[in-house]
Amino acid sequence: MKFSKGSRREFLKYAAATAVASKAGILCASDPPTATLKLAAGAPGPAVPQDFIGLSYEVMQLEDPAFLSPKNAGLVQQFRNLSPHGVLRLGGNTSEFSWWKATPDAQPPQRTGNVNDAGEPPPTTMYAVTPEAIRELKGFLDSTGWTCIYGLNLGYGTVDTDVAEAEFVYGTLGSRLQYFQIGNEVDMFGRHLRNKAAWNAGSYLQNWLEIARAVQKACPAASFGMPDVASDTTWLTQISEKWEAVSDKPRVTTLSHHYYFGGPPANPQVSIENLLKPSAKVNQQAEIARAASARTHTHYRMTEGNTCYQGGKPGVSDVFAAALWGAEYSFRLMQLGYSGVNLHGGSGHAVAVSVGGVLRGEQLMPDANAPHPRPFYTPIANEATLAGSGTDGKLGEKYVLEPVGAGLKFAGAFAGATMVPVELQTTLNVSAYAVKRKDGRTIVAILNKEASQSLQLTAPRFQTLQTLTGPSLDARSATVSAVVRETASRRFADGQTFVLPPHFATLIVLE
Ligand code: BDP
Repeated sequence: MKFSKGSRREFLKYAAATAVASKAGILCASDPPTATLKLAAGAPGPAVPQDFIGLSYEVMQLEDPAFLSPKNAGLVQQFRNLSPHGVLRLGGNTSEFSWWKATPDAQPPQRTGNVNDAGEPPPTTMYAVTPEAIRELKGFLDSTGWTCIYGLNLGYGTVDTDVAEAEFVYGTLGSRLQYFQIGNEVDMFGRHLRNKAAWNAGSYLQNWLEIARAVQKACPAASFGMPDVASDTTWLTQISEKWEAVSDKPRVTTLSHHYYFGGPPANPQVSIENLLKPSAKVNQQAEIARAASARTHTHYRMTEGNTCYQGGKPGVSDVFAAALWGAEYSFRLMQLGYSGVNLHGGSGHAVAVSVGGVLRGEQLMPDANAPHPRPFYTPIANEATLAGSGTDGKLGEKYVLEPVGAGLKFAGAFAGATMVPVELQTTLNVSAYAVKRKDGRTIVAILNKEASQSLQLTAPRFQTLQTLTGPSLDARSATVSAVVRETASRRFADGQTFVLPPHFATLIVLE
């Protein structure tokens, strides 16, 4: 086997490490397994939209108009760093508990209801969204170059309240508004917001249409996404089957659903090892969404998801494994034809309220005041919460890209290109995805999700563009290297065989 200079150094490092490991009885083979990476024959796959990458935040973030604001320079910077044209989806459980405060003297609505312990906000939760917050949001989107999916209230929303809010949002955000959604995780409404016996995909559709038609009338060029289910994707099928018979159809461009790998945080199945295994559920959801979208002539998007629901799990959601998961999951969705991905995050306060008031992952920490991101799964965290001040009532000015965000950023390199088939056969937990860019060049992402196993890979001649690295799967850090500029003078690696280190991802451009 031949190794290029850099990879030989890697290999020697590897050999030394395995020698130590074998003495300790961990490994018996001294050579890493081998595999070959090839571009495969076959038709190209889906085109990846330019704005594929996205984040999902609670609507409750609008409670503080200074948060999603151009003045919040640290957050603006991290959004831009994550993606030059991403999509911010505003939704989450808190979207059913907002009220539109059109004027400073408007009074909040009265609400009653039983407090439930199902992990949702109690009915007494209420917060105002004001015109000022929407104007700040517009400035934020302009400064970041992002667009927005705006979540209107279905839980307590009425035609009057939603139309009033939608008109202002539509008029203010202009082309920064990608579409409206009305209601978050409507397949769960039977547990807390609607009469369980009478709530199903059919009654939801009637409820939704009543509001959406009125919003469409008030905002003629607006688009919509729906049904934004938590997990029951058969709702997409049911709605798509009913869709043709619907009269006076609002302009629906996207069918959406959510995906959390697992939960709650105390569930022992939510582990690094399981997180990084290939997931059959991802394929099943895609199959259903694709068929429903074909029937309704819409796109399909994963509008809210992450590693572990109820705010994430320490040691799983906030470590380098989550970076590899975030990248892998995004590449998977690209390959499966999704129009985009929105990983959930934001401030600890809003996410805690969304799940009933506390981040349950904190109960798993020996010391809940020890530094940690709040919520654990957030792609972008605030410095004050990371410094261990416990609550984020007072946010700092600086924001940090967390591991799962680094994975998302890494996958963003595929935006605007077209998926092409690639082949890499190995028994190790290594995967590869490829795209053809508009300039004709092919880029391949290779992800080694093994904790300690390297792979000796033979590939067509390439240059390395970028890497995603972290000290170990359970380390609290991830680094996306700066993109290496391709130049004609830079030589393609002449050794075609190299060692792919463990827990490591790389992006290469083929000659
Ligand atoms: C989803 C909700 C969101 C929560 C998230 C979670 O839409 O508001 O923050 O779960 O449980 O179901 O972390």
